Amino acid sequence: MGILEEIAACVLAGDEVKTPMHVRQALADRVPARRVLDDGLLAGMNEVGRRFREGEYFIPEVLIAAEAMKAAMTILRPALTEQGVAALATAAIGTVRGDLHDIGKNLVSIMLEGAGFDVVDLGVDVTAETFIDACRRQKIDLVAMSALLTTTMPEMEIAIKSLREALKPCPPIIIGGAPVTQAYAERIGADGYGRDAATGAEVARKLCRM
Ligand code: B1M
Repeated sequence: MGILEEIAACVLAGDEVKTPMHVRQALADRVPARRVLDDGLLAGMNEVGRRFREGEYFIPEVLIAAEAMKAAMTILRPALTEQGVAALATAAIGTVRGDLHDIGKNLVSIMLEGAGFDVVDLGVDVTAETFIDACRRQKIDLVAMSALLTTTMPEMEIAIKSLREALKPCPPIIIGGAPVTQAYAERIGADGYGRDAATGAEVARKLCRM
């Protein structure tokens, strides 16, 4: 197995020790940082996403894989910066106003990072103004909203409307959460919908043409 396949396999196994170790080795062997990211870490995370979507992996496996990825990123990030590779895109994510559920939102956040996004996590109970402020403070390429309550779903519509009014151009907006459907996303004018975290990250990549 080559070093990049080894890295992908270590992410898949959630190995927090060996993943950064192999990344260090790959960099010492002069493998370009971008290839270590794309063909090693992201390849592993993509497979984690596929297994999660197909019910082969559950939340704990995803969280463990994310820890391995994070540990490796501390080694890889300086090399990426040095070699002029910026994050592919930046996403701002939050659970909408009135809603305190964050487990699904955190999983989406992990999958977005795994898909090459820098993630600005705005937390829970996020107002339309907070989403707008985040987009004004820095370059945000994608806004991601989560809602778990039928009573907070309308907050997504409010936030989308406000974002579109305040920001021209407005970054693409993706929504998700247990009560949310594709039809609802279309009805309230979202650009994308993710039925689960892995699909959400895939849709996000498409929206950002990554
Ligand atoms: Co709450 N809760 N809860 N709760 N809670 C639900 C959602 C509920 C369905 C339970 C029930 O009654 N059967 C119900 C909602 C009913 C409804 O609206 N129709 C409910 C209720 C009523 C409430 C309270 C109102 C209860 C009360 O106080 N009377 C209250 C509300 C508080 C508030 O938010 N203001 C409340 C509170 C809580 C806790 C704080 C106790 C806790 C949250 C802890 C936390 O998040 N830190 C909690 C929990 C844990 C749940 C359940 C049991 C589990 C939710 C969860 O984390 N699932 C839930 C019942 C259930 O779902 N079985 C329930 C796991 C998570 C991985 O899934 O978040 O769906 P999920 O995310 C998925 C996808 O939806 C998708 O990807 C994720 C991974 O695949 N996804 C996205 C999510 N966001 C996405 C965004 C995307 C794309 C995909 O793009 C941006």
